[in-house]
Amino acid sequence: MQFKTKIIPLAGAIALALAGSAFAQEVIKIGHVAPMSGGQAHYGRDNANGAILAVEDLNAKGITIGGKKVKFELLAEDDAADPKQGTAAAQKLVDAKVKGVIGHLNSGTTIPASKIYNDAGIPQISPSATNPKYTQQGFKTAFRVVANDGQLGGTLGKYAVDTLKGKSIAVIDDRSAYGQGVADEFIKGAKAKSPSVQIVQQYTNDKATDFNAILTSIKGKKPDVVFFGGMDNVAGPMLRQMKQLGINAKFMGGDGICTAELAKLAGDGMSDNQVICAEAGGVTGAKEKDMEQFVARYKKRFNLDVQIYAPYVYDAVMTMAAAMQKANSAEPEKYLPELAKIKYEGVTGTIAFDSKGDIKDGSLTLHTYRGGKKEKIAVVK
Ligand code: ABU
Repeated sequence: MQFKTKIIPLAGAIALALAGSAFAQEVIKIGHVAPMSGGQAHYGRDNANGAILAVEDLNAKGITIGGKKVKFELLAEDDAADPKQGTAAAQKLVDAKVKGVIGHLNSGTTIPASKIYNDAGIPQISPSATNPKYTQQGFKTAFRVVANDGQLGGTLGKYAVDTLKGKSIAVIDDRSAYGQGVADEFIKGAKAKSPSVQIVQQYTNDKATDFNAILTSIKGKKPDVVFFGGMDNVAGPMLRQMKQLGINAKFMGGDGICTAELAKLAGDGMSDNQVICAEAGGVTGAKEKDMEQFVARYKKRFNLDVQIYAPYVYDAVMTMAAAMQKANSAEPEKYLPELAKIKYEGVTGTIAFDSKGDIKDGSLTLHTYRGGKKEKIAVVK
């Protein structure tokens, strides 16, 4: 028997769960949280679609746990990338008795929400939050399937001085937990490789659209590289305004800017090979085919291109379900030990966690953009 996945409001989900019991089938509710509104809604849609695809696949397989056929159901919440809305969404999911949570998307929402899930004993896998603090709090319930800002920022910092030969670098961040963290790590990486590198810093916010003042100040320093710690909805207009001001520097950023959407948001403000960004994961060899198949299947199902995190969300749901199957239980206290020691072969690579909940052997993929399309440069460890 096949079941269609739908994103449904909590009250509806509870009603449906009760209806499900009439068919002697256990409903396993999985929470998903991401910004579904505001300037980062396209990331949220991408993440939610990854979760929908995973739940559809699980339900199509017809999984049995604890001797009962189960149906996975997704409870999707919108946190608008806002820390307060993030904790409210987390409490709502705990009250709805979800068995696990995939999310949140942003570090700034994932970190405060993680305390709520930990207090409730509910496993949480973030598919995209990269600030190291998330897994440094000692919470046994916190996991992530991507590399962290230490790896991202450090690698990009070295790349800026080693490969791009940057000598004068401007660093802008949006003051979010992610933007600030990845920018700090970038500076550390660049200075470790070249202590004489000149760095100037400027700040913005995650909703800003006018960068005239900070870019004019930066222009006076004649930077050869501009690094931005933040997301594509800010990076796109920033690139346009850099072009208007005649700043011909390379533009770098972490996974937050490394989306398909960035090319559209930047328009002709982005030239070929100008942008270098790093995705917080990556596959090589035979695994590349699995990823290509996932991207094609996603396109067919949603008529959209993968932005960035959808495959990681897909794997996060599958990893959680695999731990439940190993434990033969969807009860958090029973499957959590299995999740902590899992080894799951996903489309994004092998998923296994270290003692803090970070992915083991995480890789990065450096990308650039040519002809308005994101292109892979290299996968690095
Ligand atoms: N990792 C980039 C975007 C999500 C975040 O960490 O805030």
